[in-house]
Order: sequence, then C-alpha cells, then structure tokens
Amino acid sequence: EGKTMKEHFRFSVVYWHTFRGTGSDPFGPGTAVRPWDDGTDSLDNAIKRVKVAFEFIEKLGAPYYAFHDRDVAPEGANLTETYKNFDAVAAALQEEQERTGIKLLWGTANMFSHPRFMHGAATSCNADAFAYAACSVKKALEITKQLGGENYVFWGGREGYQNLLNTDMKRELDHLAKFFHMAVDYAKEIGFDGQFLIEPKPKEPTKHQYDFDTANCLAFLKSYDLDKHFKMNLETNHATLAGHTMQHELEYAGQSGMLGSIDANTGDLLLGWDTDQFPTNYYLTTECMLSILKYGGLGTGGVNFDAKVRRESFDPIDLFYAHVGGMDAFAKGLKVAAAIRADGKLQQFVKDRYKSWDEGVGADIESGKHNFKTLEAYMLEKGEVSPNESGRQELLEHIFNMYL
Ligand code: GLO
Ligand code: NI
Ligand code: NI
Ligand code: NI
Repeated sequence: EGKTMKEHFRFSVVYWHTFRGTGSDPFGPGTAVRPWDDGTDSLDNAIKRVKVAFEFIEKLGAPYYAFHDRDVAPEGANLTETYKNFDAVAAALQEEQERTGIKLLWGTANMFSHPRFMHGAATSCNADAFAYAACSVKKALEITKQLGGENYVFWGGREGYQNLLNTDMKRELDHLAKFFHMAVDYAKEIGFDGQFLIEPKPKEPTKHQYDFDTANCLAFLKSYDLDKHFKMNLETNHATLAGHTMQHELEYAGQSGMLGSIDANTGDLLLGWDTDQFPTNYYLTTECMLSILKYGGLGTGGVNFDAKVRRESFDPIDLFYAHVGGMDAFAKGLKVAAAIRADGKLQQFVKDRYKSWDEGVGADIESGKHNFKTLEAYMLEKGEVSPNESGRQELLEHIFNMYL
C-alpha cells in the first residue's frame, strides 16, 4: 500500500521483441513495418532506434530494459568492426540512460542467430565458434558493466544437440562449464559485480538443450563447481515446454536459493513452442507472486517482458497495450498474493499438514536424532501409520478465488 509501481516491480522492456520484432514466425515473414526502422541493419538506424526505444520505455514508465548485443548494434564486416558498432551504440544507450534514469536490468550476447553458431557456441563442435563466443561474451560483459547492468544473462540458444549420434555430450558439457568459468573469471577481472543468470529452456531451437530446467541447471552448476556464481532467470513458456508450471520452476529455484529474475510471458499450452505472449492470466501472475513473495522477492532481478505482440498486431500502439496489460496482470497478481498471505489461511494449512514433522518423531528426525534402527524400534512399537490429513485442494482453490 502506498507504494508506486516502480517500488513494487522492476519491470523491464526487451529490446529484441519490442524494438526489433516484426511479427515474423517460422512460417512467414514480418508483417509490421516499424515507423522507426528504415529497413536496413545500419549503424545509423541502430543509433536512431535508441531514441525511439527510450521514448517508449519512458512513456510506459518502466524502470528497466534488457538487450542482446545484436539487437542494439549491427554485426560488422569483422570482429573489430562489430566491436566498434557496439561501442557506438553503447554510447547512445548510456546517454539515454542518463537522460531518463532508465536502467539496464541485464545484458547478454546473441550466440544463436548467426550461422557461425549453427552447432552451438560454447558447445559447438567447432573450436573457432567457442573462441568467437568468448569474444562476444567478453565484449557484452564490458558493455553491460559500462552501462551499469545489474545482471548478465546466459540463455543457451543453441547449446544442445540435434542428434546424439553425432554428439560427444561429455565433451560439450565440459566445454560449457569451461566457458562459464572463463566468464566468471573475466567478470572478476574487470570488476563486473552484477549477478550471472542462466535461463533454462528445454528445446527450441535445438532438439534438446543442455540448460533444460532449474533442476538440471542446478545439477550441472554443482558438478562443475559453478553454483555459487549463478542464479536462474525463469521464463514462463520455457517452464511449460519442460512439462512444468512456472510456479514449479519458481519454487524449485526459490528453495535452493537460485531465484534470480523472471522472463514474463504466458505459457500457452495450446501451442507447442515458445510463443512469447504477454502475460494476462491472473491465476498465473498470482501464483508467480505467491512464490516470489515467499522467497523474499527477486533481489537484483526483475519482471522482464520477454514477450512479443502477435503477427496480426502491426500497429505500434499494440506494443503499449501489450505491456500495460502485462503490468496490470502482475499488479493484480501481487495484490491477490499479498491478500492471500495476509489472510494466512493458506500458510496455516500447509503448516498444519506437516504437524507430525513439528512434533514428536518428525522433529527428532529433522534434528538428526534418528537412524534406520531407531526408527524401526519406534515403528515396531507404534505398529501402523495413521492416514494423512487431506490435501484439501478444493478449499485451497476456494481461498485463491475469494481474493481474485
Ligand atoms: C528464448 C529466450 C530468449 C532469451 C534471451 C535473453 O526463448 O527466451 O529470448 O530470453 O536470449 O537471454
Ligand atoms: Ni527469455
Ligand atoms: Ni523464451
Ligand atoms: Ni522468449
């Protein structure tokens, strides 16, 4: 109560969909000709686009934005020229950040669009692709630091495989870990202290991606001694592609201390790919906020709208409607989640359900006073387990609905 939207939500606008999106999909080209684009990928156009982008974010009142190197600055004829382009655009971005106070939630490098990354970046069978990827992340880290970015994201675009028969999985996983260690070392070297985030996604564009979901990323990070350096950037539609819900991913990350940030969109179950629709479902946003509140918020992360307008939404005004709708859905979700938490019935119900763990044998198991033999003695004496309390799902869903 009494707080402004900006104090509640670190909403973020993505450069790639909102300012570069044209409505193209795998079955057809773009339909939206953006008035701020001259149809070329020139440096001039890139710099002009920065102004439009910040004007949009300012009007929207969002405090953050996020980009890939290639959304903001065009590829040059060689690496040196590519670096120069990026530097020139970064200067323009910095100027607009200073003018408006809009901040960079995170930077990242696009290591999936260019054909050089056809077989992956850090997990490519081509060591030159690994080297080029190293340059991309090195430069993107420098620019992210220059712009005061609060996080740095790794979404493993093509870090996976199309066919296991031609893939040395062990070698590719080792390479991925080596790459992450190099990134951690370089961040330390240049004094970039933003949070590193991994964005899991199970498939698309590859048949199977190595950063499949939170549980799998956690196992990978732990086995390569990287878990202290990363948290998760969770995306709704990636969760559903993995056969989970977003709330499952939030809970899994939250309970393991890995909850970093979210890429907010709608995990539409009717379509089989990452459709990146803006979130509008109050049940979804309430569930997200219940988990996020439970784990104390997103820290340096934010609610990043990795979402795009539909192919038939070619009028730029739709970009406003889409973001406003997404923000409202999260604001409503926060209100409902906060009311449910204040009411306390839900938490009390969960607590009561584990009553046997708070008292008697459960408490002794948790505090380490038991082993298999002592538990056997306990059970032989007791003889049988009395059935559990009901899950009361209908009651819980009713509590949920009362506040919606
Ligand atoms: C693709 C991902 C992608 C990432 C982006 C930032 O499905 O959602 O858009 O969010 O590359 O890392
Ligand atoms: Ni994303
Ligand atoms: Ni995605
Ligand atoms: Ni996406």
